[in-house]
Amino acid sequence: SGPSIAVVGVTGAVGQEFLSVLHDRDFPYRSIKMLASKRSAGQKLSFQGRSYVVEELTGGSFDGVDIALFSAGGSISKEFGPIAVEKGTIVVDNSSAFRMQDDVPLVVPEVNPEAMEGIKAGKGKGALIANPNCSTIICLMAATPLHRHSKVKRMVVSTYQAASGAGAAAMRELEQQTHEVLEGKPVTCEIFQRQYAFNLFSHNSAVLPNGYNEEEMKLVKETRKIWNDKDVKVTATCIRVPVMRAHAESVNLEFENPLDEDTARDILKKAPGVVVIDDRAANNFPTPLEVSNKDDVAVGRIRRDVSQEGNYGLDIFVCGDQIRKGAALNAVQIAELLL
Ligand code: 11C
Repeated sequence: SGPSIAVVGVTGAVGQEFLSVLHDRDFPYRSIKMLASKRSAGQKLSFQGRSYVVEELTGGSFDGVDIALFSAGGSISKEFGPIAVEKGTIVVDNSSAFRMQDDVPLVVPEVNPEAMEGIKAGKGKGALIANPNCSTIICLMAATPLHRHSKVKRMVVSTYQAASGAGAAAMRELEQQTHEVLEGKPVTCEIFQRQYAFNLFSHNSAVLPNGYNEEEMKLVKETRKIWNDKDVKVTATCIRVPVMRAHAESVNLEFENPLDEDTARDILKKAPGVVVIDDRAANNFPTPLEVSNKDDVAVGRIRRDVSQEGNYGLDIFVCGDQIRKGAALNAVQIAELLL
């Protein structure tokens, strides 16, 4: 029993993670379709003791499908998302294609599950739900409980983003380049057009006329939509670092109402999906490696911002698995809200 589901982009890094999250959370389903591009169609994969053949994604793929998890890039979402919705499928889309559309909820289940009320009320009807960008999800998992307590006026985010955000090929490139550097060979640059191993660089998304790159503006715009607060001031600098699959973010928060660091620590300890690692004596704080393959987002370096008077500013450091909470887990949690 349960819905019939489809995974679109099943052979990609997030697609594979969809399967492991569905398995780990014992997600109920009566059938599951494995969908991908023509290139990957015909591949065999096994899931929960059964073998499946990856099917080519076509307009007909969504007949009888209740929930589809999409992670195959924005253009596939734009082409096939509306076709699926037309067939009565609820699409949980991991791309940026529909995130800023007014009629599409942009959801982090721990943060704004209420944004899905309209979709739940329209039982049986197709709809789109957008999964936010990974950097936004990871940041807001930590910032929202503090925002609820003291209302964030301004947030300054600096990211240290892993290879996985650019897909499985970027992860392979980081590994290959690391070997090449250590072996004294010239590095092969296919995904990023520059050396990635033993280096870091400004996020690879397009730079916009205002000088911000797309990733940075996603943090700005998505935060406003998820918090339903068009006035919150957000600025960001996004950097790609040679880490495999978990993003780290330094977040400076300015509040409307006071919030001292001990209260903040208590709030974060109680926040669902958040774990606090904040041991000053041992200099032990969150690391990307520690949160890799984990569900929870880790927060530490919780401290009063000394540049502000009183308790109106805090600095925190957040790490979260990009493929899991930043993508597949968040999408499956959205699907769980539909059950
Ligand atoms: C990264 N956040 O880490 C990006 C990748 O809008 O879903 C995902 C882009 C998006 O590079």
